[in-house]
Amino acid sequence: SSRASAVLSALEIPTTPIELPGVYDGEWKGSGEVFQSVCPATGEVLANVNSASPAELHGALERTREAYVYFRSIPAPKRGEIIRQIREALAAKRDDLGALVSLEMGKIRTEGIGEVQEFVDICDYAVGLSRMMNGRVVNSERPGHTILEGKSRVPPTMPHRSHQSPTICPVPNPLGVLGVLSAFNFPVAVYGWNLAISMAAGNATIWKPSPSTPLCSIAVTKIVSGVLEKNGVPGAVAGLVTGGKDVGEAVVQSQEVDMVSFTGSEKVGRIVGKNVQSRFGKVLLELGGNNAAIIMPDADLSLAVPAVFFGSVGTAGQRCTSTRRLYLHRAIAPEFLARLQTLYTSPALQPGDPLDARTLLGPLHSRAALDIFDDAIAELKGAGAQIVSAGDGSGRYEDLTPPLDRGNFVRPSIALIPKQLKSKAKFNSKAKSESESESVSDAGAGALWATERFVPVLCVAEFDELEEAIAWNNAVPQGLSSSLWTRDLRHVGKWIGPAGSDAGIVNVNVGTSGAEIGAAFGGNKSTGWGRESGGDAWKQYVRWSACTINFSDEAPLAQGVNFTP
Ligand code: UN1
Repeated sequence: SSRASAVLSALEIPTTPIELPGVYDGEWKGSGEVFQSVCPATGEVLANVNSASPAELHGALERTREAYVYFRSIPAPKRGEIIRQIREALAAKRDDLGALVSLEMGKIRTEGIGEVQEFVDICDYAVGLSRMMNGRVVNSERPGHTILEGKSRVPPTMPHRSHQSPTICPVPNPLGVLGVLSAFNFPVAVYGWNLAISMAAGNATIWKPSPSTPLCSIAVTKIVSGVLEKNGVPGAVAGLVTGGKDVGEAVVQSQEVDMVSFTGSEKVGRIVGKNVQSRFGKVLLELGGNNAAIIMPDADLSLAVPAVFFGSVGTAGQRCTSTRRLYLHRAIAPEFLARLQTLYTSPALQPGDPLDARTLLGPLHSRAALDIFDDAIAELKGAGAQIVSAGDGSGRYEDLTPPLDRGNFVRPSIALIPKQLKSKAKFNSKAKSESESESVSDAGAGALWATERFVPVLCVAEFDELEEAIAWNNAVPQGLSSSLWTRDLRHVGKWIGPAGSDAGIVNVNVGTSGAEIGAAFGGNKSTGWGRESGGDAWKQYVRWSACTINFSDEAPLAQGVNFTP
């Protein structure tokens, strides 16, 4: 359609022929299985992408290793300068690339652009980092000795890792090759977090994107590789291998890949984690989120209601950080719900073309997600929950005008779960043993609450005491994001303290989703404990060593050990 070709041609992606190479390792290629890119709002086929054949994947992994050997000896601030140029190239295409995210993933215009902005922001961060990834000098207990933490010795048994640094450098060294396996819901930003930090660290990165968002990965790789080539850097510093499960598994199992950064389901993450660990590789997992917002009676509802609305309906509920559980204090529950329902039923929430700047509600990304949505509603109703959003409760829209009638639209839904609903789940949370409250197992840890469903369904329950709500917050397997709304400092203290939220993101008067890049992003428990983006996340992308140097003419043993015959 002209709608699609306008978006694609702005990014110099040819629309005829509709078949595109989906592998880049310095050159574009692709002769493996063909993957279709489908617009989730209209059902239109946007392109067929030729993924990596096993031989192409093998070659790409080799090129990536070679690119690493080249790139690791470029001084970090010089690498930072290349990241700065990538930042500029992305910023120049921000709106065009954002439009492609909307077209292919289905998120609305402002969120598509915001996602590219997130890549731009992390580049800024990584440019700074390229001058700040310092090691430490540690005091030795032995005279004439000093300990440099960061300096790494290279195992001589690995030929491709045999390059020795000529000088003592008390800084962390590059790690090697990073494999990034990203998800459909953030087809640009999550790769950006990994690539920018990985490049600053001196690694080469190979990207296996979601099979259903190949165009986003091709467009990003074109922009990045253009900058690399201009700087005479091997393109495989930022390689791309599109494909399905086979390609992902091969990246996970390859000894050439020193670290795997995986974003996706807990189910697949469990397999990825085990496989990478079994070959002693490093792994960074960003798995399920099942994020709760807790509203205290003293909360400013004029801020809390829109934040919960954005958290639960934004991106049609398809962020890892989407608000999936809402715990309302009994005193404000009726008013809060009434105000939230008003937003859910607002005419502005009509399904629309994500490319249209007025649209607030885009489609689900895949046809399969429609079944997940239907099953979720059926399961909740079956368990006695009351669906209080608009419509007949079926969650589907009738009478959408073509071509949107072929889109994967569902009605964002609120499910009220009675507190007395007995749980059928056997889930045993740590919080439970600590908790004074019997009801944790009812409203907190039931099967209804314990699963991440990647659709816009918000489960709601009422509570009486903050402790009870915190126990519910913690009583699910996942631990990504959480949000407390209050003006009372004492509540804040509890929430962020040792008996507070056990999630990786613990917000106060800020919703569960939409984190900035400055803080480390990631979650605890079954979310996988990984941290990406800001904070100390970079420390995972380098090779740490402690290096004790003896500057003296004696060679004393530590701990005063005497081994003189
Ligand atoms: C994701 O959903 O995988 O905090 C990432 C947020 C975004 C990133 C979400 N900055 O919602």
